[in-house]
Amino acid sequence: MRVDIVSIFPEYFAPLDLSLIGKARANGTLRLAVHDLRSWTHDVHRTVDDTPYGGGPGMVMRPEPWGAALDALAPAESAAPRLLVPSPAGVPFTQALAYELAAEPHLLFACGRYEGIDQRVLDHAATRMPVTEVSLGDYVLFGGEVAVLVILEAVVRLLPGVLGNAGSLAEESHAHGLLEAPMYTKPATWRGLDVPEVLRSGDHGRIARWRRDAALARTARRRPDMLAALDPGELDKRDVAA
Ligand code: 6GU
Repeated sequence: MRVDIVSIFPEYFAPLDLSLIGKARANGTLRLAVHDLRSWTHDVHRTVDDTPYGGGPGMVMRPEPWGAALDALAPAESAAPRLLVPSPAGVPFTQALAYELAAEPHLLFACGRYEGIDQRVLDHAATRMPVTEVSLGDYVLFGGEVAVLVILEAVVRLLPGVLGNAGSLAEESHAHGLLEAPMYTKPATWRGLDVPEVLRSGDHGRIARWRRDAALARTARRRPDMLAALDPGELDKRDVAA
């Protein structure tokens, strides 16, 4: 997968050299480049923002540098990338969207700061490529940089060969519309707290049942919205009434 990121703070992306994302870059699974939006400015102050039309607080990112950046990174003559614009006004980022993005050959992230990017940049881009404004949740960040780190982490771990044990993908929270059951490792007793006996029983049927019940109970308590949205086909008759 190819990924381009445009930001006025390229230094934010230093962690992408680390850990499993760094490894995916080193072995060619991920071809990632970070670009400084200011390299597409032409004035001495390298201006990227201005006051909003219609008034109001804050600043809006001017369209010219963004237009030049997108022209350079998504030229009309090559296959169009999917443009992702982090914004608290976007569609929710979910595991389902992470799977969708993991199947794309080329993602282009446009990180806005301040009150966002002039809307015409996105409207113009949409005539050439798919554009998705995406939000991490119902709160406001300074800008899109941290959101891109989050989105990339969720997407890159889904790329073939990145996770050593692909079974982790099948088991994890959100894989079946439920939160994951709690996990334990050695020692069996720690500070007077025992690992649940069933997990040490070796009885795989009982263990699977215990984990399923624990996942249902945890989801009911913490995420009743997820339980309500569960496809009834995902429930079986041995699931305890939550
Ligand atoms: Cl993706 N960007 C910004 N700036 N704020 C957010 C967000 C994204 N998601 C939640 N809040």
